[in-house]
Amino acid sequence: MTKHLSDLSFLSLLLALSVLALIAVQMVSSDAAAADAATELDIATPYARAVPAGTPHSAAFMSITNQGTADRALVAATSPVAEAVELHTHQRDAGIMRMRQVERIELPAGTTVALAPGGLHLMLIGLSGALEADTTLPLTLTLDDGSQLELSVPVAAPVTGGSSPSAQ
Ligand SMILES: [Cu+2]
Repeated sequence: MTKHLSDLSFLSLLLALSVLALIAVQMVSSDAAAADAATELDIATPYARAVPAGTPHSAAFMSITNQGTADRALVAATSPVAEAVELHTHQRDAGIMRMRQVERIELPAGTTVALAPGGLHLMLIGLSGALEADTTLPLTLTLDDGSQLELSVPVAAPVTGGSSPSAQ
């Protein structure tokens, strides 16, 4: 009887261990897949527009090259200094360019997508304070496969083409 019981508990222990092992394998493989997708993206010239304290919004720009063989899409972004980060584009509406939120920014395999003023951008909404030039902004990008990319985005003063600080 004692032996029978201990056999049973040994069996349940084995069972529990194999379940744990399965879970561990799944966690490792999803981590590996996530790392692959994120490292296929090359981010060039990222910057966020500097704004003084009290300005609720700003925007971040960059060029994203998908060096992989699978089409990807940017589906979300977050930053600890903004209440929300929305994916935006500009659209002509009755002759006026207006910003419009989009669900995703497509990143086809082998192409470079430019997020630039007047076009696609990441809208930083509800800033907790000023974005000072020559600092960096933590930004996390989420791809359609669930993988994430952590960026440190330089904050830069807007290029105005003139020397007047009011010409923004
Ligand atoms: Cu916008």
